[in-house]
Amino acid sequence: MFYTKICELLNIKYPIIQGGMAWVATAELAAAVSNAGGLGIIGAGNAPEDVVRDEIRKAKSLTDKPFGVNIYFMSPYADKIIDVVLEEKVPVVTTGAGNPGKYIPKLKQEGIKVIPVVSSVALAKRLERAGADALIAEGMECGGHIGELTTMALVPQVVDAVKIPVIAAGGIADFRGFVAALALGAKGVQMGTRFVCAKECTAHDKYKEAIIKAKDRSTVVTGKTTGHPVRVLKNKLSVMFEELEQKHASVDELEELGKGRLRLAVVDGDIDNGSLMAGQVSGIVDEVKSAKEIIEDIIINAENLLKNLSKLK
Ligand code: TUI
Repeated sequence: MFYTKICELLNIKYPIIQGGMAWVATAELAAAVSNAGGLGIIGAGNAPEDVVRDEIRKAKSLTDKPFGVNIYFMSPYADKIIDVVLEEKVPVVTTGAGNPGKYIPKLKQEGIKVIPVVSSVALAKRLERAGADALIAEGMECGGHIGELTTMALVPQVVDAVKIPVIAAGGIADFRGFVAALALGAKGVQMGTRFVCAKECTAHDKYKEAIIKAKDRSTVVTGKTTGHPVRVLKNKLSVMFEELEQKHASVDELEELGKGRLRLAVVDGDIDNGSLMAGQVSGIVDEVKSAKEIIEDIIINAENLLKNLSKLK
């Protein structure tokens, strides 16, 4: 029922893609999502190329299904990671925090599908012209770095502006968001926060618990004054950030405060002083489930929802 152009393009069973979250999206999570019929993604983040190569090889040992690597263009290693994905013949690359245009021909030549994240129609059109195979339209409900538009406003505008398939991201964590995304014209969804709370996700249990405890208004956006707004769960660090921003601290000072904070939360489980990147849907993520359960719950409930939609009162 949900076999879309995205399933065809990526050779996957369900059009559900896992966000390529730095530190969180390791080989274990990526392989579990791919084994469950979605597309798992290894998040390269700021990791050096050798670390990413090891993760790719680990994922290959854990699944025979397609998976991808997310390249974060603010990383100093981004160029080297492009070389690694080419060498390792990773089937799919998603990109974030920058324009992948100049790398697209090289990747496509090796048969690698390129799916950039966009948060505007202008960039979507530019990347379609540059040869992107599909796009992830990411609304500002998502965790981590955010754009300006909401998923509800962005997705249909991107869908109307391009011919390639669009994947919706931001604010999606269950079957209702999945069906809504398809109604907006998306051919698939990407979920980050929901997969942080997957059993196979190697993030610290305290990080997962913080998301499970979170409510509708638990996230805040810090870093607006630096030009790099980031959505996180409110904690001691986010308050320190807000206080510094109110005092008109310099970008350097704010960047210094942010250094190493994501690792501190994800790896060390320091939920007070770490950066707890998470989306607004944290309030509906209420338990840890396996990747297979997360995906199957969405597909089964979405099928039932669509069957019953005509009986709406
Ligand atoms: O990349 C994200 N979200 C992220 S990356 C991240 S990693 C990190 N952050 C802080 C410290 C350590 C690690 C956390 N969250 N989302 C994808 C995304 N990309 N959203 C928007 C964009 C984007 C922005 C500008 C894509 C392209 C772009 O191009 C500008 C241009 O035209 O060059």
